[in-house]
Amino acid sequence: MSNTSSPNSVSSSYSRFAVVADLNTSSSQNGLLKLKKSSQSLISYTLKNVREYSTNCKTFKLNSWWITGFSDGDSTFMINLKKRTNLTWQIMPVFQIGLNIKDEKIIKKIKHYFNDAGNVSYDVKNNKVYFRVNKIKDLNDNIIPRGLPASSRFSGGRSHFESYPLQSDKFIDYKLWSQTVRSMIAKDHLTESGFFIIISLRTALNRGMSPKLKEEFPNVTILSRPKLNYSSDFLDNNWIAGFCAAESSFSISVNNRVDRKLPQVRARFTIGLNKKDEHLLIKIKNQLDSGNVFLTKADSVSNIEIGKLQDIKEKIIPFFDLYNLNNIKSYDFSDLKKVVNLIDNKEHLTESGLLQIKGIKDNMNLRRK
Ligand SMILES: [Ca+2]
Repeated sequence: MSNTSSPNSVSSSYSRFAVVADLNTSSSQNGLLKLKKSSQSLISYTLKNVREYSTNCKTFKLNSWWITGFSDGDSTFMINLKKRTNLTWQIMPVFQIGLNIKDEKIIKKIKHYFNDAGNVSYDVKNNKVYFRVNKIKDLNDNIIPRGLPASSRFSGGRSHFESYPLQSDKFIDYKLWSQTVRSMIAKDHLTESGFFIIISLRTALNRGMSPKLKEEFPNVTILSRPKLNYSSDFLDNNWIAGFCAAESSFSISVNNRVDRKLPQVRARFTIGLNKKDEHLLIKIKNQLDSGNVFLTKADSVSNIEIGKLQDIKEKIIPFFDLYNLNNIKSYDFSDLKKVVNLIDNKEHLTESGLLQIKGIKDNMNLRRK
């Protein structure tokens, strides 16, 4: 297969919400990808920020914004390329969430949310559990659309990730990826031009092409990764909970001090992200009304830290009491609450209290049994 008909024009920018890729067959036949403005306004998304209440307590479903927040942190939209024995290429889009095996329960709840599509698999050696959806029909029926009648599923229904859009730079991956899934549903990838449009989209996805893939497709048009034009909207509180379930850390430190007899006990809430997603930390800081945002690791990592006891007590604890983390991180949150409670009762100033705090601290996060 030669690759003479790669796309010759692709927009370099996806507007935060208001742009959809035009994927009709004619656009891929002439090798052009057009981006057209959708009339959807930001307001219609804000109206969707309504919390979902389960009408049936027996069938617990995760909140939709929580799902997106968690996905912003811990999911991956992949397009795997595999060379068949007859030297043609197989394109395999995958939606994946990989977690520590201790977080298995939430993986099953997420699978349930997506209409039980996909598979749960284990990598026991590396202590990982994966939720993976890789059948093209499952991706189109369950990851892309949700809550639509079956009859409308193949008629361009709105997707979960379009009704509840990703807020991080992963939004760009979703756009490139969903464009691939949709063109495969339309069977565009079976034409040479359609195939090379997908390869071109793949060049901008995640970390781009591996050196080996670059070698396989030397003439493909390299798409420069579109820029995310992020909105100034408020983050939904359930999004924050989902994102923090994936990305944040609740920790306790007990530090000896030279000038005092007793060590200092501190409770901390932190998130560290690639600098390109700093805007999310600034929003979180503003919405939680506490903390500082600062750069580390040669300015490549942006962090938020909330460590003032009063902020932890008055902002962090009430927030996560209301907006559930839902996963294993809720144990770390509950341990942090226990320690804050002990500090409140001045027990950190006693030896038995300190022992208790150290016991809690030593069983948190990665050390949890
Ligand atoms: Ca994570």
